[in-house]
Formats: sequence, C-alpha cells, structure tokens
Amino acid sequence: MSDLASLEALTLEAIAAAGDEAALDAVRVGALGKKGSVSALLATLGKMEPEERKVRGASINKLKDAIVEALEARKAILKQAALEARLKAEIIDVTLPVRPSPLDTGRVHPITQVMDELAAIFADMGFSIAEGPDVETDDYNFTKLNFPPDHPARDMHDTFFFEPGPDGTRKLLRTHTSPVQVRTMLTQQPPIRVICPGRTYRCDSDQTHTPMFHQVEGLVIDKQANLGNLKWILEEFCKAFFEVPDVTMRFRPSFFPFTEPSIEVDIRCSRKDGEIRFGEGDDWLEILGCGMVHPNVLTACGIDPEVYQGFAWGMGIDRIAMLKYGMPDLRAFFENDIRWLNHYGFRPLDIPSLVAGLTA
Ligand code: 2U9
Repeated sequence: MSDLASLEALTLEAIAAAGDEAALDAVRVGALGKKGSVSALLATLGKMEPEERKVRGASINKLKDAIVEALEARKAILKQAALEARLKAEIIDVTLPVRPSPLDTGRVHPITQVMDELAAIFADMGFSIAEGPDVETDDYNFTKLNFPPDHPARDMHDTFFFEPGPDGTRKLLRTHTSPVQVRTMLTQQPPIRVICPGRTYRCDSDQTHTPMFHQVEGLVIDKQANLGNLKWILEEFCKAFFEVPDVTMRFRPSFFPFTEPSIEVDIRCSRKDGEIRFGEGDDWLEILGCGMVHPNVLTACGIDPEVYQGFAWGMGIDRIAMLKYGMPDLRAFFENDIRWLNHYGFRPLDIPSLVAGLTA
C-alpha cells in the first residue's frame, strides 16, 4: 500500500474513532495543521521536478479532500450526537406539578395585612394616611399633646429615651403615633382627615405587650366635627373590620391628656369556648380610646380652637389583629418563626378591599 494510501487509512480510522468534537479537531490539526502529516507531504513538492510535482500534488490534494470530507461528515455526526445528549439531559417533564411560586410560598405578616385592611376601610371613608418618624422629639411626643412636664408617661420606665443631644434635649422612640397628627396639623390647614398607622415603643413586655407594637390613630379636624361623627366612624370601622352587619358600642368616660372629653369604647361581644364573636352576646370588650381633641393641643399645633374642633382615636393594631385572627401571644408576632408566619400569614395576592372582601 502506498504511503498516501496508508496515511489516508490511518487518518480516516482516527476520524472514525474520535468520540467528540475536541478529539476530532485534534485529528484535523494532526493531519491538516501547520505541522500536520498532510502539510508535511505538501512541503515536499517544492523540491520536485515540475512533471513529478504535478502528479504528486494531485495525489496529495486527493488525500486532503478525502480527509476534509471525512472530518466534516464525522463533525456533523458528533454535533447531532451532542445535541441529542443535551436534549435528553435537559428534558423537562411538563406533566410534573409546578413548583410552588413565590406567590404561593411567601406570606404577608398579619400586622401588615391588618394595616392594609385599615387603609382600605378608612380610605373608603375619605381619610388619608399620614406617616412620621419613629424617633421623635419630646416636644412632639408629649409637650404638644398636653402632657404636663411631670407626667408619669415621661418616665424612663415607660419611654425609651436616647442620650441627651448637645442642646440638652432628649430624643425618644415615640410611644404612640400621635406625633404624626401633630406634624400633620402643623403642616396642613383644616379640614383634616388622617389615619396614622405605625410602630410605637414602650418599656413593656408580657403576653399582650411587647417593647415594639403597632398603633393606628385617627384625627378629624373641621369646624363642626363632633362625637356623633366619631361614633359613626368607629361603628362603620368595627363593622367593616370584624366583618359583621352590626355592632353595639359602649362609651365610657376616661382621661387622656390630649383629649377632653376622653372616652374608652367597648364593643358588645360573646365569649364562648374561648372564642370571641362581635355584634352579639352580653359581654363587652375594650377596643379603643378616643375623644375630642383638647384645645391646648389645637393651639400648640397652630389651629385656633375658637374656629376649629376635632376628634381623635387610637387603637392597638396588634391587639385587634389578635382579636380578629385569634393569635394567642403577641410575642410570637416578632420572633420571625417561619412556621408561625406560614400558619397566621396571608397570601400576597389577598389584597384587602371593601369590594372583594377584607380577607378574600
Ligand atoms: C392628637 C390629638 C389626639 C389619640 C387617641 C387614644 C385616645 C387611645 C390608646 C389605645 C390603645 C393607645 O394603642 S393604645 O395603647 N390610644 O386610647 N388615642 S385618643 O388622640 C390624639 C392623637 C393626636 C394631635
């Protein structure tokens, strides 16, 4: 067998044996590369006589064409094989059940859900939502709210104070969201209709009190805002929030520095088998505090009490969430236990609305 014939047989065998495109490319370089076997043969043509070079050159080119053809054929086979292997490895069984989407696994915290429910209810009554800083001044948290300088609420055992600033004043963590209403009255002209949900802080900790808790307060300032309006607003709120057709309320006299008269409100309920139901029964449950805004507060906030009057209320969001959704211990709200959140949390798309139902 001629040297060309044995080289062709050897190379075609190596091409057929190449298991993948990298191996095949190595055979190609070994034959057709700069230092390849076929290139070495072509290099010998230079020294030959013209006639011999013509004959030899044609034979070497015939060998080269056969190798190129075999390489291309093998490359196509290997490419197809690689594609089939990928398709087999990456096959997706579309009949498998879908993995739960984040929308199915994520949960909205009950406090967030209740804040959204409150927003939906009061927005429907024409209220805006006002927010303010958690770190407040003594002035906005106490003084402008008619707290006397020696009021016990100002004590360290109740309030978280920061170190005194260079000017001697002490910032604090707000003990209620009332400072937001103060800021609203200082920046807006009446009529005012706002609710102020948010975090509040007190030095407290037991089954129904945590150092950080949540409040929502409401404020209406107008020329004739009165307790009748307040009663209606609170009744409409309770009916919508507890999703009952009717509620009975009891107004009891109380005292808060920022309201006069001050009132504590109970709603009628029945307590059976550890379950509380509203709108029925002969038991009472305290739900919130309220009252007419004290004239000193209006004055401190730049509103003339001879022209304007208003009422306000406040309630604990954590408390009404526990009442509505039956969580036994407030401390669990903030322990970030995913099992608690999966059990008591809400689906992200259960967006409360009065039309679709608060807890659709
Ligand atoms: C301004 C004027 C008046 C807000 C009010 C209450 C009554 C009240 C408590 C309920 C339970 C706080 O979460 S709680 O501990 N609040 O009873 N809050 S009237 O009155 C205001 C607020 C701001 C400028």
